[in-house]
Amino acid sequence: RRPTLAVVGATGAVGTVMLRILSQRADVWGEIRLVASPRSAGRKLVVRGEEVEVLALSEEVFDGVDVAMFDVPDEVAAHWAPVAAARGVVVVDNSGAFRMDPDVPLVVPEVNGHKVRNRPRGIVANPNCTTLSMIVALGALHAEYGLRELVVSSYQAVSGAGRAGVETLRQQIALVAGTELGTHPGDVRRAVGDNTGPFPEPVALNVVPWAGSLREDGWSSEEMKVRDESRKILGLPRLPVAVTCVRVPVVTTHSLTVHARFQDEVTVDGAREIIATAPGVVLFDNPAAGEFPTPADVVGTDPTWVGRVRRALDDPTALELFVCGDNLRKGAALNTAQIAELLAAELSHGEGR
Ligand code: 11C
Repeated sequence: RRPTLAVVGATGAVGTVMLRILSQRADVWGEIRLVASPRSAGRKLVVRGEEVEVLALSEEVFDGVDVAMFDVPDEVAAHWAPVAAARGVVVVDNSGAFRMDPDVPLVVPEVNGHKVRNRPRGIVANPNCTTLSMIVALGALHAEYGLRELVVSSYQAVSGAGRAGVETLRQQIALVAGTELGTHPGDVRRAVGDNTGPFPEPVALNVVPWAGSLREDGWSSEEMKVRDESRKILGLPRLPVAVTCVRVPVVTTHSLTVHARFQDEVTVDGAREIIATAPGVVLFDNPAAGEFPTPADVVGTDPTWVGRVRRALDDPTALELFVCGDNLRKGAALNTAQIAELLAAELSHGEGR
């Protein structure tokens, strides 16, 4: 019997991409059940070329389900993932609710896929999209060179903040398009007015050094996630990690500059070879020809794209990289789907839950 899958949060920004991914990848699923808030129940969505009616989230909706993917806000996941797990469902959760729980593995199949089997709570967590946008490439470099420190800046797309983020950028662009705005202090802010959506400042014609909510000592929740999650995924609990998260006027695809210091000396040729041969990673690095990854080209693709590979000028053990990854695909839905496929293979081989 092929396992039954539930997609919880099927109508959201990540859920929508998930349905596309489920229609594109090798089909390992029997029934696929689509679940959302009661507000969206009754809508019909297409998955695997068939219309499927959206069901309202309830305890009973999990009856007969083997694996459930959750793409819902933290508080919804915190309540409902344990409800599903208590009914024997293995949950793959894409919220921040369980990622740092020591009894919940935080899995990136290319880096630590074996961890999926050790899930005492019946929950497997999917990392934050910013962490995911760099970690496959870093995992490959760590395996060869031994990572010792990370210094990272992000350039995050507005779809990281869901549909509301995308709508906000589109509305703001309409307000500033064809104007002379962006030439005087505050002119963009006045044009945009209160229409800043989930962002603290206008994001059109702007760059906003903030993502998530305020944590201790001025750090943002997003910056803490990148640090904590990278440490957990790589199995380096004391790795020094410095992060600054920045929102940019890009619809989809997060980018990062990465300064990575390793135990051993590195060479650019060696690093390029590792990046070029790592599964799930593409080396796109020929500045002489104007070739480096940008969100405009990377959006809609699966791999992590790496360019601008350089050895640090003042440290032969460190590399400088520019990395791009589609935050809704590998950054969210694709990684969740890959985890769920590992579970499907395990369940199909009758190895229990
Ligand atoms: C953003 N990375 O770009 C965030 C959104 O913990 O999964 C995802 C938050 C999370 O705003």
